[in-house]
Amino acid sequence: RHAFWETQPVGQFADRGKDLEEGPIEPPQDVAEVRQEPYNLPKNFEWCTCDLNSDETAAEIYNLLTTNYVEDDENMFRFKYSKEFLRWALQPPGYFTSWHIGVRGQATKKLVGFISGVPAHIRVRDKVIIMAEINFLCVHKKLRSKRLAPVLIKEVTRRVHLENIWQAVYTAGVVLPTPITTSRYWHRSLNPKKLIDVGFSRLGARMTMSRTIKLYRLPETTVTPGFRPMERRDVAAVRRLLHSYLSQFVVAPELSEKDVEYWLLPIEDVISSFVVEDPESREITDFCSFYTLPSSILGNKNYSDLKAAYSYYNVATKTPLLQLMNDALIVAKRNMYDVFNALDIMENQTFLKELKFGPGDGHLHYYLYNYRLNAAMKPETLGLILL
Ligand code: YNC
Ligand code: MG
Repeated sequence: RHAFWETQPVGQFADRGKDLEEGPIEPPQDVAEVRQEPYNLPKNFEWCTCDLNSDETAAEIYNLLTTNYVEDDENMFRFKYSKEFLRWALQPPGYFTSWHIGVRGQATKKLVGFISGVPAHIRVRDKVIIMAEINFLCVHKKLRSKRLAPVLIKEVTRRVHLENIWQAVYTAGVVLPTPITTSRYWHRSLNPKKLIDVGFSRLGARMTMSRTIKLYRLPETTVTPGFRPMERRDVAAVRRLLHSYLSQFVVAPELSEKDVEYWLLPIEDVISSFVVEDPESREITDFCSFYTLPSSILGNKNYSDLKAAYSYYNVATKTPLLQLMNDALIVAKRNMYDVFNALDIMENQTFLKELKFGPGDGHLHYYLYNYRLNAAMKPETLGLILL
């Protein structure tokens, strides 16, 4: 059934229910023994390493993804990661340019395929493992179903191995052998009229447009005293909050101060982060964040883009999580986002319904490469967001 995935060191469907030991499926090799040559591509294609510092290359990746990356099941929307977002996602501390891999037409040099990885410290139960986070796998629409994807995956694996890294984590909308957990996106309308006009959502039964608008109305200003954008001086406090919060989850990132600075300091239209600074003690007691990922609206006369916020990491110690997330909704609304999305992982299930999120269709499956877990996790035991 899975000609490629059955050959890979991943949890196999056939092994489900067997009580196999948790941990690496294959032992690490000697780096000197890793294949030195790139895998063979079909005739007329060639590998390239993509330098995102080049505006031209960043634009090529942006264009490939904007026209060929992930769509919803009904092909109404397609992710439209911005160039600045791609740089943020792909150049964290310690990144490897060699893991930003393109496929070009030999004659035209046109970029027709891409896959990427970035290094990350991921904790699985009590073990911290350096992994590759694999993302942005994309093959041009005209080259689909030609088994190019397995070649891209094998090539990124080879280049990860060359850095002496032997595990990876990735998410996909499709079911592969074998998810460690399956989560669902929930959506909170901020601009219900537009969402209904473009077919993102539908008017509920016995609902009028004006009642719907009223239902999703939000205050102009945040309610929590001391709620403000995160600044560089907050990095140490945010790292402490995150570290202690994420320790409760089975799988979560281990973030250094450098990582927190990189992944959480605000970048306009990329990542938005807020802290609550206690007005009396000046202590940072809570933290919330979301990233900006618009989608192209395919074939609508009136609108071309959907502006979406995606819940990232949130930690509430003093402010109730529900109130903190409501403040996040308020700032997203004020900044003209159309919708606020969140997965049902971490503690998100405690606020989704109450804050008027509705379940989406389609699932997001989480996977580990070369690491076995002996049972699937519940989404609320997962503490990791991939972009
Ligand atoms: C997918 N999303 O099952 P079998 S997510 C992994 N992730 O293999 P072909 C996928 N595998 O079943 P196409 C996959 N989608 O025969 C398909 N596959 O064993 C498997 N879409 O290859 C599939 N981006 O080239 C099958 O298929 C084989 O031409 C078929 O290409 C697939 O980034 C794709 O959704 C996804 O651009 C490139 O459809 C194409 O259809 C496309 O004939 C739109 O491939 C965009 C899209 C995927 C987003 C993502 C995470 C990717 C993870 C890859 C796995 C990483 C493993 C770890 C590596 C490092 C290891 C270390 C250490
Ligand atoms: Mg193909």
